[in-house]
Amino acid sequence: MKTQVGIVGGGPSGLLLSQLLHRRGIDSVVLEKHTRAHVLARIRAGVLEQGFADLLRLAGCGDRMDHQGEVHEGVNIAHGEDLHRVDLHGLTGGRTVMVYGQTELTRDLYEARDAMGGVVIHEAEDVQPHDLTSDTPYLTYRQGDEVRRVACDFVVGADGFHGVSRKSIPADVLTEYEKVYPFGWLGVLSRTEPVAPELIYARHQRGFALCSLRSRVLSRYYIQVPLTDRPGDWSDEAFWAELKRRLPGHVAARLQTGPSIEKSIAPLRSFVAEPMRYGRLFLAGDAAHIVPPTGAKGLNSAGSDIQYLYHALLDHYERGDDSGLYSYSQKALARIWKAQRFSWWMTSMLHVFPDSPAYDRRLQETELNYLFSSEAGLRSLAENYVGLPY
Ligand code: RFL
Ligand code: PHB
Repeated sequence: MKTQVGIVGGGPSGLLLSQLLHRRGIDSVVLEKHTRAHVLARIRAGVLEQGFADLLRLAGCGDRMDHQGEVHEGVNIAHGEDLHRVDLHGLTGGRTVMVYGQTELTRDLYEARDAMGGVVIHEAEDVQPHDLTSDTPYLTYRQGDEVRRVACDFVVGADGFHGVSRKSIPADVLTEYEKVYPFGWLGVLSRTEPVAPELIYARHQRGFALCSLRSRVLSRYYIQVPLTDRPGDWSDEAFWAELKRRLPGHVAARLQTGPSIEKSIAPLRSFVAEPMRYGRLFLAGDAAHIVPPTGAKGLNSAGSDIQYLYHALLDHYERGDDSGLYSYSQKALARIWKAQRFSWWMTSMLHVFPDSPAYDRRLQETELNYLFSSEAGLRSLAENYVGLPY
């Protein structure tokens, strides 16, 4: 098989890039390790920056999001019994976020790929990039007993944190920066009315909690748990009881509970790999960087990579201009590190760190007290939460 752009990974990053390129007449093949059903069963992000939403519209995939997604003008931060609203709209000159699930937008991207006859090969095993520093790179993969080959001009590694693309960059070229947090998030999806119309991030001495949502009838809640916990350790009753304890009383009193539809634990990690380009391989999204979910920046950071890469590839194919390809890594990383900083800051401010000295806990409280006494502090949070410019 021959194509222009060989994309490893059929998650949101890979699908979005392939869809954007196709609309400009640039051909790609997406190789995805899992089945479509498996990819769509993952419950992940829920909050999209305006820039990401615009990119979906540009890809011709914004209709369902614009009908069913919710535009949020604010988020709340709870601290003990206090609840503070951050007026995102007012503090950022009218910017907002879109609440629309990653599962939904991935489905929209798959449907758009189908409608255009895009090639997405599922259950592609043992995907391997080759000859990345030559002008003729290629990918191989296995389906059943057959090994197939995809020749391409460029390889895009959009295969997530555990993918093969990053691993195919020699160790002496790649620098990895990592920070692992000593806790995870236990997430529950339930067919219940959300406790509040806007998200609530809660700091509590028992641990962090987050009230999020997917629609008026579908709620998504998270609580901070030790890394040693397993989802099976938490009955629905135990989860609801613990969530209630971590919310201000007047919020907890309104909480509607019900059976969980999904329950999973995600460890929290910060990670960046530099550079994001090696020869004709370009990394994008979780393949190159991970943030703890506290700032809602993971998928949105993948979106900024795709935006830069899309324009760089357009310039190459339409104008013979390779400057965007050369500057991709540097440009993408500049924005990535700012999302890393914000996610680390939100995580540090809102979680309980086991064994942290009393001094650090007092500083954490002071961080929140300062935030809610300073318009400059709140504006900084709001500007980052809605998304820094591309
Ligand atoms: P993905 O989604 O991991 O997709 C990569 C795809 O590559 C496939 N793959 C391979 N294919 C071929 N060969 C191989 N060897 C392969 N290895 C892997 C995988 O099967 C998969 O289909 O990466 P992508 O596309 O870069 O997208 C990134 C986002 O998924 C991620 O950043 C977000 O989900 C993070 N995230 C959030 N981001 C936000 O912007 N806002 C949020 O509100 C938000 N909430 C979250 C989150 C992530 C969470 N978890 C579970 C990690 C909440 C949670 C709980
Ligand atoms: C979610 O709805 O899953 C969600 C929302 C905001 C976050 C993280 C996750 O910061």
